[in-house]
Amino acid sequence: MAELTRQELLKLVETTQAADGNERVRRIVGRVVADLFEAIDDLDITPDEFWNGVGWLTRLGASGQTGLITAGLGFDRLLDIREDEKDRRAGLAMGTPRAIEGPLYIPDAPLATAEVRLDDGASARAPVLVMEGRVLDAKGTPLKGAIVDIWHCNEHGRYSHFDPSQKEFELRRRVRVDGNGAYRFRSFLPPGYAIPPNSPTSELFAALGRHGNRPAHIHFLVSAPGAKTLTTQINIPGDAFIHDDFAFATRDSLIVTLETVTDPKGYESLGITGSFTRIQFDFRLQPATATTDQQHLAREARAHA
Ligand code: MBD
Ligand code: FE
Repeated sequence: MAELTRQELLKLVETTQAADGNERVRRIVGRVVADLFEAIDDLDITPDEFWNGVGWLTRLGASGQTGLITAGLGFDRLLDIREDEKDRRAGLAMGTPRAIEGPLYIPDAPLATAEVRLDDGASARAPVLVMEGRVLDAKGTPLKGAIVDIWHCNEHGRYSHFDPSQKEFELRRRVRVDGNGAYRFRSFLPPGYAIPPNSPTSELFAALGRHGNRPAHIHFLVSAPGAKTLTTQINIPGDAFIHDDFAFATRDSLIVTLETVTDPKGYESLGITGSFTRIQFDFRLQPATATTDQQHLAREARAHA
């Protein structure tokens, strides 16, 4: 029998089947394998290089960092660029821009109405921050029943659930807007984030000569009846990495303005007694058009820090 050529091998990989399988999965896997075969030839990847890569993938999966690597290699932002393009083509490019979810969201955080403290009322965490605004539709009308789901890191750049030193849902809350579509919350200005050292992700980034820092940011998942669910972030100005995010997620219109408020009047219910930093920010949501627009598919929770 003649020697198997790489083209014949690829054909076998793509076509060998005993059952129908899933047509879409077959198509995607066939294409990705073909592209990797080509990369191995073009770059003359050696067996040692190949098996080193496979070993790294094994450790990556075991570490729970797959969602960090996708962000750091630009895939998360690519998916947002593609959604933005779809919106523009559909004439729906309006409202607050989306920004990547990242791998650290946990659903079902405690829910309050009108206002909430993310810092649990625990010992003064500083700098004290109040963020407030409304959830609006594209015409600027308040969206009744909107829920703002908020999460950010602690003073060490770590997120609860993935960091065993923090309480369940620490720095994670949901707030339902009041009758005027308004929300507000108290927390503190978080620092940036850095990928865990001595991990598969940091190992690859060292080899690439890249850093693993994200500028200071706060995440939001905003939903309302009749509106398209929005996943976004705000960036806190003044961070050295603001235009050098390892996850490429910064968008200029999501860089907020910080105000210093010296009079706590009107903010007593949030436990504020002195001066604080305020961010005013309205979320503007697109109308829901597709049936999937109002759902949010929770990712598998992962175990990394
Ligand atoms: C984060 O905090 C984050 O937001 C992303 C996208 C990736 C890693 C850590
Ligand atoms: Fe984050």
